[in-house]
Amino acid sequence: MFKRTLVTTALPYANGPVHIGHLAGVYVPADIYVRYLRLKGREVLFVGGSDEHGVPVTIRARKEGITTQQVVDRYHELIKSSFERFGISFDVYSRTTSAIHHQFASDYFRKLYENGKFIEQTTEQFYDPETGHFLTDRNIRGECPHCHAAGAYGDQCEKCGSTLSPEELINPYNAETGNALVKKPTSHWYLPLDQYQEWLEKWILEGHKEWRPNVYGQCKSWLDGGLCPRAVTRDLDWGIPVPVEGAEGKVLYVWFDAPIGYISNTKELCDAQPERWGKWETWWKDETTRLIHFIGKDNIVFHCIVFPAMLKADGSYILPDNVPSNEFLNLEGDKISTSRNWAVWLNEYLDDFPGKQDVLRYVLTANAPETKDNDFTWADFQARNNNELVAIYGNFVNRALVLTNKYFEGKIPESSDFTEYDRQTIDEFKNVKTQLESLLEEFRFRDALKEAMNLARIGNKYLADTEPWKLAKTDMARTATILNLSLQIAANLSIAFEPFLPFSSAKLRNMLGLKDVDWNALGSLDLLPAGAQLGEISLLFEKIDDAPIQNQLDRLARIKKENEEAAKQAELANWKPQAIKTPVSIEDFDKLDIRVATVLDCQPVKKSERLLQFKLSDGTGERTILSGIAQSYPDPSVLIGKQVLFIANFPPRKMMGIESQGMILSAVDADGKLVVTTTSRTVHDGVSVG
Ligand code: B3M
Ligand code: ZN
Repeated sequence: MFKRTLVTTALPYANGPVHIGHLAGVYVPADIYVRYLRLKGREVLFVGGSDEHGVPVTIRARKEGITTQQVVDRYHELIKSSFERFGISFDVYSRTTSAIHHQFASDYFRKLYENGKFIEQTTEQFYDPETGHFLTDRNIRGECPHCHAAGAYGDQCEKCGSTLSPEELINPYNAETGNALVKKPTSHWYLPLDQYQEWLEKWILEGHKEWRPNVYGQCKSWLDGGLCPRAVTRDLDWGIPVPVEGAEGKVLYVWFDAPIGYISNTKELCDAQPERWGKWETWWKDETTRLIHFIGKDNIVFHCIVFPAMLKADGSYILPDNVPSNEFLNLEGDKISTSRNWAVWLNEYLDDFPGKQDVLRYVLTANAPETKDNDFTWADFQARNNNELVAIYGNFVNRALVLTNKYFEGKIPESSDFTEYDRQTIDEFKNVKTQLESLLEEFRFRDALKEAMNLARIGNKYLADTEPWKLAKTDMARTATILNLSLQIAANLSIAFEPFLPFSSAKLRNMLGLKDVDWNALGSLDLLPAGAQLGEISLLFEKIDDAPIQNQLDRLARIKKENEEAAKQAELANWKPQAIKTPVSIEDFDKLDIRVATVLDCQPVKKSERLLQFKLSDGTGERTILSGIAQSYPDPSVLIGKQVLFIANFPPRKMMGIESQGMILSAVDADGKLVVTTTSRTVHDGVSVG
């Protein structure tokens, strides 16, 4: 029933380079799928582009001290060229600041507006009277209502992890200027999602039970919770102006315009090359087009609920048929984060590992977070390259080629009678095509890659078992058969791996003297005619040794340290002294007998995490005092010989079986550590203070 496939990938924010999390979650699987469809001879269009509106890009501009336009120009170019170098084979990669997109998104909004698809609502929003700006979530900070940390964000407290709304913050202020905020009424347009609830339930919950469980489950829980109207405009000065009179200072919400970018980018391509791509409407308005969105799990609600409601509101568009979405990829056990620089950036990878695009494509697919969050580690990257790509696939191909060069002058040898073992091996290839296809059609890329790798394993085992290098001494006809079959298997590998590892597949085809990839020939062991000449041969994959891996680990260790330092600095900067307690009279204070003593010994108290046991010389003799400051002094011996202040007239008290005779005075420093108050070593022990 479908005649063509339109594949879209989430538009990355142009506020930084793309990283391995984006690649594993969205771009690598989408590219595999598209390459596969093209190999099958299906009509397919692969759309990407940069998301250049929204608060993230404006925050980046402020951080880097450049204009927002400069930010999006810089990162759009960087992202686009990195994708190209990495072999993500977009048919179009454009941007949401393009004139075509601005016009298209504007028209889209106006049509819905004119057809009464929005409701207008006035609400009170936070406003900075000094700058004259309304502020949203991330730009608002204040005290956390839960843990009382200073500087919590309007959407989250980074200290205690609570999800917040700006309304909950105590004393909210403008994150940038520090100005106190007031509430001010502002009116916005809302898409009444509640009106689409029933229709969405039917379409998704009944109509798309085949969607991945994580996608279906998230949709269900949104729907079960009941949808409410969502604002599609914002008070910002970066974005597409709301094309309605009286809407000055308002722009389209980034999540309204960005998905429209899929359509406007298609239009840009079709308008430029109509003879190749036809009309954009065919891709977006014809029921015979199958629309697939590849996205990360944080984008599910926008692609499964909000955007379909927008499409439905217009009424002339098709809807996504599937929305394959991945979970998250972590890096060395930690969440990937652009702001904390905790990532492997694609552009840096391409510079650090030239010619090794396929290694990263392989590792990210073999370890893809398809059903649960996964972890990328450099040790795994190295191991998968060395033990799988090099030791299995590469080793097999290399042996077959080198032996053919050695015994048959680089010409494909003629095969004669097959043995039983040959037949068994050939049998293994019979169903390869159907197996790979059914996995790829179900978006199970990880399993599909495993299947392809399994073929390489079979080839590798076949050569190891038949040992043609030994037979060559006695039986050239048998050697010829073995090498012919091995080269036919290698030719199959170049097809099977083509969607996953396009660079190595092309290289392998060159070495085998194969011109085109014929997907339909997959499984045939008659791909290379006897007598044909091999091309020039070289290693398909190369070992990666420890040094470049260690470099990456060192870099991450450096970043971790910088982040810890920065977190400390931020805490110091946010530190505020506690409020002064209620006044006490001088008479009350005078009752305390505060004296100076020298620390003779100081040891941790066994089985206590908190207590240190001090032996003091107090001028009259020795005295033992326990103090709960062990956490602040991991090495208590540093206190020996120091003078401390203590209260001498507290009644003795037993803790952990030891009698404590007084209290040592300590204070909280800016790190939250308790420090004992020391004097210089010139005061006599037992002198009273105060
Ligand atoms: N730029 C959000 C993200 O990068 C957003 C995706 C837009 S897809 C239309 O997670
Ligand atoms: Zn908190």
